[in-house]
Amino acid sequence: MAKKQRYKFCFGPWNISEGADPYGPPTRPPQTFDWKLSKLKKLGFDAMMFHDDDAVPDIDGKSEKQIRNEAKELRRTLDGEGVAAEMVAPRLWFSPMTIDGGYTSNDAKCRRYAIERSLRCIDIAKILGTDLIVLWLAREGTYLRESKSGKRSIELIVEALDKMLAHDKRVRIAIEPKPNEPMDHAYIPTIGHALAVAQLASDPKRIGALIETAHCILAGLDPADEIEFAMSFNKLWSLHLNDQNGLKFDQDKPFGSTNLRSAFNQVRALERNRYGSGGEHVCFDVHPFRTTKIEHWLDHLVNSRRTFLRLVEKARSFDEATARKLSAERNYQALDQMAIEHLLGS
Ligand code: XUL
Ligand code: MN
Repeated sequence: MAKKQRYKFCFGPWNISEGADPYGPPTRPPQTFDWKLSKLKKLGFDAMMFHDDDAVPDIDGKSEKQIRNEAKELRRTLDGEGVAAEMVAPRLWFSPMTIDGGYTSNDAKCRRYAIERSLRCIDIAKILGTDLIVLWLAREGTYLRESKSGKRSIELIVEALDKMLAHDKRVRIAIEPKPNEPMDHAYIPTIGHALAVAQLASDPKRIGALIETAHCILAGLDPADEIEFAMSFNKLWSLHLNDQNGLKFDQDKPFGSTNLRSAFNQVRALERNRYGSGGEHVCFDVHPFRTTKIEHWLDHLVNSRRTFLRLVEKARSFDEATARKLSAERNYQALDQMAIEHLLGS
């Protein structure tokens, strides 16, 4: 029998969030980074994911040397806790320089800023001991169709990717597609777009993808199919599991919270394609509900991990032989009920 995968788990400091939304202030006081880090292992997690300014706060006001020194200090802290850095992502959506986008801004000065910041992000990742950069291209898109050229924007994204690939010969870039929010329409809305853009870059082998459940649902797609699509190309280098109730704002609910059967199918897709066998992590990009009290602040992470592991058991005990037989007989009614009964348990 094939060796069973032992999954490695991960979250980011932003996943222990304070509850602010566009309509109201935080509902919990901020916690320190050290507190978040100290909880990670105890909760059964192995690694932390970072935005560049999670790793080096106020990065824009710091010199390259300062950035490197602070990254080295963080590396010592992480080593001390036995926690790995899974990835680093440039936050290209917060600064006044990224109001109109990062790489696709209509202002050349702003585009240069976005690229420079991405290169610093690569430097940080190297110091933290990871070769993985995640690009959520938050503002690379349009609010109105007339403001940018789609073709030019793709050229600009490819130029930026090439500069990043040239900056460090070992770096790998995982594009995290999302179809909308904050933009009306994003230029890289799906995994298919991400992998197509990779083909235009100077070294397509070093560009892959990160799939987030909620982002697939927002694109009207099935997350399990997106997972299998990326894995068909060996391009699923990271994963943000969470949940999403329909076409609304990005909800980042606990994994399995809305659609347990879809969560099961995502886990089954990961299991049968041996996700993690190349060292990839299962990350939960989940947020506490705004109503969450301080004493329950970490439960969304604990629960997402627990649900994932319980669904791994469900995937491993699913009667695949009968499923194949029912499929061959085209008895999908029975297959449907079999999946439901399996999830309901005895
Ligand atoms: C945004 C999102 C980000 C990325 C990291 O929707 O998912 O948190 O995962 O930049
Ligand atoms: Mn995400």
